[in-house]
Amino acid sequence: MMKTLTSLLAATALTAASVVPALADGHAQKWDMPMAYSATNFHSENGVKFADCVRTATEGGIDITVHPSGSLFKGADIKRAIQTGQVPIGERLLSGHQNENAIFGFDSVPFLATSFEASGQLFDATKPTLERILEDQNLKLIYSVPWPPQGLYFKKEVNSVADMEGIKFRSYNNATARLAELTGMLPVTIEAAEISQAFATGVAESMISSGATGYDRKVWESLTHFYEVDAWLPYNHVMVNLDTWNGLDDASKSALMSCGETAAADGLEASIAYTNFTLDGLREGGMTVQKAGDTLVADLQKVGETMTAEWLEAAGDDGAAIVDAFKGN
Ligand code: PCA
Repeated sequence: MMKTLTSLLAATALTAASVVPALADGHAQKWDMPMAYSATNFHSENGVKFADCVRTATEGGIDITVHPSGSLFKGADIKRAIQTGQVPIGERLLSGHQNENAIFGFDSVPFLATSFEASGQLFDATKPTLERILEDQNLKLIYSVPWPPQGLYFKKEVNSVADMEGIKFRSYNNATARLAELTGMLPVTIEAAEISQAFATGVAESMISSGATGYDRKVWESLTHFYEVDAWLPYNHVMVNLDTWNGLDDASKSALMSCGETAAADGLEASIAYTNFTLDGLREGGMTVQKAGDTLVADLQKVGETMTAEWLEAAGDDGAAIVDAFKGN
């Protein structure tokens, strides 16, 4: 009771002290922020912390409410919702939109960047180009956070690509669907929020993802094996509608950007920490978690070469410049 009263008083004091209008028109704004992954996932928890940071930094001028688990918009619809102003802000895995621009798939080229460090360098090399493409689509990039390295989930032992023939494979972006095709599997696109059910009903029986997503969705209830492949580390990006952004005063813009900087750093740290924590969680759930065997790795590397060539072809001069800048590191 005492604690509630104290925080109530503190909250009132904070509101009363808010004399600086956070926005050009002087009105506080309530922003809904759709996110696609479960509330307990580190991206979602980080999004809530980001919202708190922005609320404090704008003295309540921008009040963001996070909607996790695809509850407001499904992952696939979030980018369009922000672009068209249905929501002012949201988080999306941009590699799901590679058909709009190959650059969006910079983070899903197999074996190009396979560690947190390398993927950070690849992101830095891509960021200016990415920001330009997003601005052309009426989007302002606020912060980006990588998922842990991607590995393969199955419900049987798999030692080679030949063992993958005919398996129903859950995909989450263009690269994962292409990987399925090139390995003789059958791709089916399923949102992370829906995978527990997809595996339970047999709609899918395999996927490539992080230990984090398998852990979040308790996939040990249906699957048995996780092979560490470290194929790539895809990014989630928090973006604001550019018209909304342009209507903000400078103080609000810098509050969003500095909270974004904090969120990028905190999110990266959480992703790193979540990697082993969730692999242990899969083991505790009863799954066999191990590095992919030599034959499987060699087979996947061949698939990776094909996909890298395809991506470079699609991404043209921008893609080549990004890879050169990244490799120059
Ligand atoms: N989890 C997300 C994207 C990458 C990841 O690790 C998913 O499986 O949908």
